[in-house]
Amino acid sequence: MPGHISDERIPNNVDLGGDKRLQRALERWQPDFIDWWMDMGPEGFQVKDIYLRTAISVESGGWAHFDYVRMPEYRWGIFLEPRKEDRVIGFGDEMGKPVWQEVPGEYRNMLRRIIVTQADTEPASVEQQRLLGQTAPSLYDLRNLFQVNVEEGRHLWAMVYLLHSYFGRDGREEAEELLDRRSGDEDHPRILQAFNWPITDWLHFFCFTMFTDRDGKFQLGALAESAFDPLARTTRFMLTEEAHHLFVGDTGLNRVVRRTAELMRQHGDDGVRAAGGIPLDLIQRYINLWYSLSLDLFGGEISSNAADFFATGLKGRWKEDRYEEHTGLGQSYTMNKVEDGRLIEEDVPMRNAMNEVLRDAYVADCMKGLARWNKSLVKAGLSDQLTLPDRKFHRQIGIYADMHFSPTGDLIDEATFEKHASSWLPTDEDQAYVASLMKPVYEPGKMASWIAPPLRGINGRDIEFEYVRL
Ligand code: BYC
Ligand code: FE
Ligand code: FE
Repeated sequence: MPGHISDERIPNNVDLGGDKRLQRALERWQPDFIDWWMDMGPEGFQVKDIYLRTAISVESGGWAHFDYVRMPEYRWGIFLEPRKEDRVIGFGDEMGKPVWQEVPGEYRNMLRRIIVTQADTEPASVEQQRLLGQTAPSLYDLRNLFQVNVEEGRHLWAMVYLLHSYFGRDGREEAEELLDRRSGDEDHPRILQAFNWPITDWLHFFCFTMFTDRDGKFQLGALAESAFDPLARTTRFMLTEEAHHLFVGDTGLNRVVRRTAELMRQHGDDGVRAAGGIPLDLIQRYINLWYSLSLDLFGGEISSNAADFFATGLKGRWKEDRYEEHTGLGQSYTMNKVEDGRLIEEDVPMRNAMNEVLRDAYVADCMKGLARWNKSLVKAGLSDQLTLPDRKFHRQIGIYADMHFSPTGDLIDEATFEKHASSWLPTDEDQAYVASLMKPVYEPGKMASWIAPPLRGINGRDIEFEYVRL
């Protein structure tokens, strides 16, 4: 039955039992994963029953089963979308040829690097979020946090399967190292910068799942186009899980905004803090931070790596089918660059601009979230609006790093940036204030003072449902 997931020690739909060597290698990695999960996974809730969804099939609709599970007993497994027999490469120099079921020798290093980079973010995010359970604003949110965490763990499994099956000994070594690096560790950090920031409060968490998980959506979407078919098939299924992570961030922020708007109406702008809410300007600074950190995850604006990934068929664009032309040759992308202290426009060969093309799709998607939150403000009768900063603001990677821009995209000097930094990015005082609000609310159906209840519960359950049995 296509899509059926076997009930072995490692649940899978890739006939793992038919490849004993691979199965044994993964079964050796499994206890190391569990050790890592016990050390670095959610602190304090490992023996609690959590109302979680578990993948039981990869068919669209009906793939998820909901029940109480203890996290260390979650059925982490390997689930790929079923293979399409006649799938061909959809872009780049080898367009139209059959997709690869094995890794071509000449692309092995590039592909391994992409997979390792993707893989590294998954456990990193679990490490970043490990203390949040202690301050959840409701049982509903606590459950959502753990759902995200176990699924990021599964995403690690998805990538480790590829490393073990297609990259031999190097792949097995990389899989070990994925459990050795630690988010924020000075000597042994995670690969990408945004994954080394601790997520110390729930406003950071909602911004992270809104903006940083959304990088995941677009990177996975680009890999879902890959000529390496097992990578395309595994990322396609990961995307179905990713939707919930984005939902948590988007609706989480919307609920914070709705609560703030309610308090602004009742107590005026200056009364929000006294009423235990989060002022809108503070929310804006958190948005500015996580949006800019997440923009960096797309890599440099002008990138020969990106050009190679596209030319070779390793990594496509978001929904490559949307484009009429799939080689990216003979086209250019107009980029804003800085020359002699001025912003100028310059045409860049399209293939070298592929990181920016993917970033464009991401920016448009983020704007939809902003529009939803702003609608909540309008509905509350307020004229205030949240915005996304310009993409040049506060960048550490790419052509705008080492320069300073205002949130509206003006090129400014360092002194001007420093003068305004405390109104543009979260200050220590902001974070201390948010931290002071982080008191756990564990009574079913109750919400912390700074967040509105969700519109509905999970899987048709009430908001009052006991999502976590404490
Ligand atoms: N931090 O040509 P460039 C997710 C390095 S999130 C540090 O500009 P390229 C998730 C780069 O390695 C999705 N270093 O970049 C979310 C290169 O180094 P070398 C994760 C960076 O290679 C939430 C140099 O700078 N998936 O799933 O085109 C929760 C110049 O490189 C950064 C992926 O990222 C950075 N931000 O693009 C859980 C997909 N950016 O060669 C999960 C796989 C660049 O000079 N990764 N560098 O030593 C890729 O496709 C690419 O590696 C990147 C970078 C798009 C990240
Ligand atoms: Fe993930
Ligand atoms: Fe995610």
